[in-house]
Amino acid sequence: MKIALITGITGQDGAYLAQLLLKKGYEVHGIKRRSSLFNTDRIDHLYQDPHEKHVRFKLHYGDLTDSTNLIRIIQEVQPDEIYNLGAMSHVQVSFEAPEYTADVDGVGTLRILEAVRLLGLTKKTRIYQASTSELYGLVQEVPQSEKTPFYPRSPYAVAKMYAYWITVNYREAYGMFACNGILFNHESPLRGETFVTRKITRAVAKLSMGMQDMLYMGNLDARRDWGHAKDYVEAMWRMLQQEEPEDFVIATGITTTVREFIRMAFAEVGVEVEFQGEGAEEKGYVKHVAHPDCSLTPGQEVVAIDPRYFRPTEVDLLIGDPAKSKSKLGWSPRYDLPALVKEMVAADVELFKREKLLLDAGYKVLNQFE
Ligand code: NDP
Ligand code: GDR
Repeated sequence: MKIALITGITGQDGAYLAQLLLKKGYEVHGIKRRSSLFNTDRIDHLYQDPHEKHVRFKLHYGDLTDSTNLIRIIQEVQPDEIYNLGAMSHVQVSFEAPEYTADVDGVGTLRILEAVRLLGLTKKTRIYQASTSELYGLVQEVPQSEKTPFYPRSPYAVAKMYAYWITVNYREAYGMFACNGILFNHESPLRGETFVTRKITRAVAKLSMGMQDMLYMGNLDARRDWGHAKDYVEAMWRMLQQEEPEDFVIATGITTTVREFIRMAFAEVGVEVEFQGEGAEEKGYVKHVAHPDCSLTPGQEVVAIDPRYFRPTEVDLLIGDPAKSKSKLGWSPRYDLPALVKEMVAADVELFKREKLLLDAGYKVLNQFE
């Protein structure tokens, strides 16, 4: 039985990857951070009582800023594969916490590589590093491939650039099986609530049920190559099954603006939205409502710009070239953007239906400490 260790197992990708590896028969270990509230929502369905026999899913407390802890866990687990998904992954937040971001996302990767080297596991343990399309930053060429030069535009991207190169360096210096997956944006119903797609699908669900008044947004012109996280974790696994370690771009090859994503999400609840005005004055209005039970009315303003959400330096256009992953990994996405948007909106509508039911029945109060 193969053994995998996942950092960032409580995140979106960690949850999908853990599920995939368990299905493939792996023993899966994950590193989770100590938190004052439960932070395992996304993986609770995978939990196995440690008192049972043959437990294949185990969690360890740890942190990417803590070398000795990482060394101890890796020594204990003796993994065949490490997936380093742990990161401070929010680009805008990285401008607020640049030093912490560098420590976790940059040096954290070095700590994993160094632990494997110090423990004499360089021949046994294969490493996947969660690299990112944010490395491309300021547009140099499109579509972006494994050969496109990097120009990072945020403390997050700069930290991930260190992680990218230190992974390449350990591969070349010590013959380690270490790969960078340069993944373009990927989303799902498990996506963190403050990333743009999930922020939109949550807001669309709540607006349509009368639980929110307005969706405040930043740059609507940004273009992203959005895929589904379920497809992307499959690509991570395939990278580590290759004969030789290499870096791969994982993307759909299609780019869409944030504005268009908003339109598509509203269309899922039968609402047509049109945009008027420019820059910070741009607004989104309801043009047409198809369902009588929707709380929105034609003419209603539903999207407004809040400059708070603009970034000091922006990445305007991402569009990936997945040719290499298609030919070498045999990978291509099963979800397209309309299917992704449909799944995300449907999941959030379900979520807020339940929340509304509890609120209306008096079982949930907004501030339990009042
Ligand atoms: P999430 O933000 O959903 O998950 C991040 C995970 O990292 C969480 O489990 C989080 O723990 C953990 N983490 C944060 N800080 C630390 C730390 N100091 N020590 C240990 N663990 C930590 O990200 P995604 O699942 O979306 O992304 C996974 C990885 O892929 C990240 O490295 C991200 O940067 C990268 N990536 C993501 C893309 C995307 O579109 N999703 C695209 C390209 C790259 P907790 O739950 O406690 O916060
Ligand atoms: P990104 O994702 O920065 O690409 O990083 P995010 O969803 O945060 O932003 C995408 C684009 O939307 C614009 N935008 C807004 N973004 C947020 N979060 N909130 C808003 O209100 C808003 N309005 C407009 C942004 O400016 C940006 O252009 C994600 C993360 O998962 C990284 O960890 C990962 O490496 C990259 O994707 C690939």
